[in-house]
Amino acid sequence: MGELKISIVGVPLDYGQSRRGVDMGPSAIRYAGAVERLQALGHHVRDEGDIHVSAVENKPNLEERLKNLEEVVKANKALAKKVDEIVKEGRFPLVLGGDHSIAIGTLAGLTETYQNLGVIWFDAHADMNTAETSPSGNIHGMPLAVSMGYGHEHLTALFQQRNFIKPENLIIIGARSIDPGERHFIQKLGIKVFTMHEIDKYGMAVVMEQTIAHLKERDVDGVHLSLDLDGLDPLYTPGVGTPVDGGMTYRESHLALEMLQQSQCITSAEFVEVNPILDEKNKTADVAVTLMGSLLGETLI
Ligand code: 6HN
Ligand code: MN
Ligand code: MN
Ligand code: MN
Repeated sequence: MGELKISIVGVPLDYGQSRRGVDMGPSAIRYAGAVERLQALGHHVRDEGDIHVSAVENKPNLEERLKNLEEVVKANKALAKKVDEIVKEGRFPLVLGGDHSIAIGTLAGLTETYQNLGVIWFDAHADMNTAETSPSGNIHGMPLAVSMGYGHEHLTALFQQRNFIKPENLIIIGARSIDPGERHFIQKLGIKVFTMHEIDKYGMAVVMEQTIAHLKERDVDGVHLSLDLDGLDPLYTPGVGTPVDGGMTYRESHLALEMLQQSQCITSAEFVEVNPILDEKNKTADVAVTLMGSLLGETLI
């Protein structure tokens, strides 16, 4: 892999879900040595610092179907602007969460430039709820619906060009907890999902070969990797707010990212849902950093 100009952006946002602590994710990932690891691979790394997130909710949480909507919108708007600037400077955006609602801002920023963006979504969940289908009212369960143009208009409006992610450019990997409304969406829009069942049955190598081939066929002009650490089994990443048993192993997830590295298709990435309060000695942040290594140049020999 050639040398990249990487810009790291932290988003200390925890308003997209109900458990405190994920706002400390960016610090934990930095502490685990993200910058140093990427520099050691020969990349030029610039830490852009964190997006400002207000520390207190502005108003009582009345809109239960969309918790902390305005705080989430505000942070994502700032993130979209930052990501757009980074892309226009010819740099590789590497976003550190924060809860997964920040993918809305990342993708909104990316689609200012990319017209036919591919998205690989590593997650135990499908993150495709709307206020109507959500069992929790947590916006971190909604970013994919929003990014395809479905959801509250304050969220979809972050995509200023209304250049939403095309359902056929999206691939979900590792899912094992899908809500009824999300299942309906997946079937209606024909979204490609490799659940844990397919990973078990065919193996991660085949899943990734098919993923990469599919995106090539779609003739995408960039590929974003959105990696929720709860995609891995909680055995490896206990520091997440919504763990689900039966996930990807340490090596399966690394193999997947090593294959993405070899394919040279990834143009941006984000690592989300690291919650240091729920973690064991920063284990989840450590895994996030080793995964960044596999995605961005490390080889085993
Ligand atoms: N995440 N499907 C559940 C919900 O509340 O909508 C869980 C979402 C989890 C979201 O992990 O990014
Ligand atoms: Mn907080
Ligand atoms: Mn998840
Ligand atoms: Mn997620």
